Amino acid sequence: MKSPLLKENISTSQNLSTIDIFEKAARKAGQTLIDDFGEIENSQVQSKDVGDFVTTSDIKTEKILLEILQDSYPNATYITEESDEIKGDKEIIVIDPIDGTTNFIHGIPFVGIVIGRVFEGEITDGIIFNPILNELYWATKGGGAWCNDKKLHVSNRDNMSNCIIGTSVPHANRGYKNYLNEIDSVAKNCAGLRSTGSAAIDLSLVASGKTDAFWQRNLNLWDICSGVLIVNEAGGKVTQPNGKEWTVNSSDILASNLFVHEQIVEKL
Ligand code: 2AM
Ligand code: CA
Repeated sequence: MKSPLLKENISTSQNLSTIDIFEKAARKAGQTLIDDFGEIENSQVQSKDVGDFVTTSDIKTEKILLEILQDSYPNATYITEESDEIKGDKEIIVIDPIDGTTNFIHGIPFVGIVIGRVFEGEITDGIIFNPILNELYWATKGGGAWCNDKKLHVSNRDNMSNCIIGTSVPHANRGYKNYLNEIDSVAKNCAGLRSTGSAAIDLSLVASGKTDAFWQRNLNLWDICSGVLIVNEAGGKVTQPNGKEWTVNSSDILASNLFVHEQIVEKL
């Protein structure tokens, strides 16, 4: 089970750690996603608009998360994908009810409920919970990164040419100047590109040492806040793609195993 270390991070009178509370909320909301995912897999919604069905799923999930989290953090500020900001105190809870929405619509199980805590610009706690695969990625600042009860470490590959690198090919109106050049430049110098369709899951793969790096532009804080902490706590490095410091206001990201970071910055 989870590290007993976490029990030192007491945040409520019920002696639950922040991660315990995030996990409780994500598991409850995750049940709704499991049910809805099953329905999509069984094609029972194919005759309706699946997009609308999933939007309802997103909103339902966020409502459950907010109910549980606001019970423990009634005064916090909430930044979420589906609602307007709920203004509160300096403690910020960031929520993405389904990262990988398009995967969800297509019955691809690469999805994550993302919940992070930010205090004075620093991400202190974060989880990415994939209810379909029952994988809970989590980290607390200074406490390491974990998947369920397994400690995570980034890979130790130090030559970009041996690396598998995650990214997302921008679609529809998400393209930006130079994106094809970027992809070309990295692809020519690595062992392969991968794209899961969820920035949160892409970051969990870097933290697990399965891929060696990930970059993407034009993301929101709720897509990546937990993943940034989890990669850092697994021994990795996170900056903007140009190598400059990543802050909670950055929408572009490069996360890596540390060893190949500069090699990739040179190609972006
Ligand atoms: P989402 O699934 O919550 O929409 C896919 O490339 C990644 O980019 C996902 O993490 C996706 O989050 C995120 N993303 C952020 N903004 C997006 C947008 N406008 N369109 C598609 N994906 C977006
Ligand atoms: Ca998202």
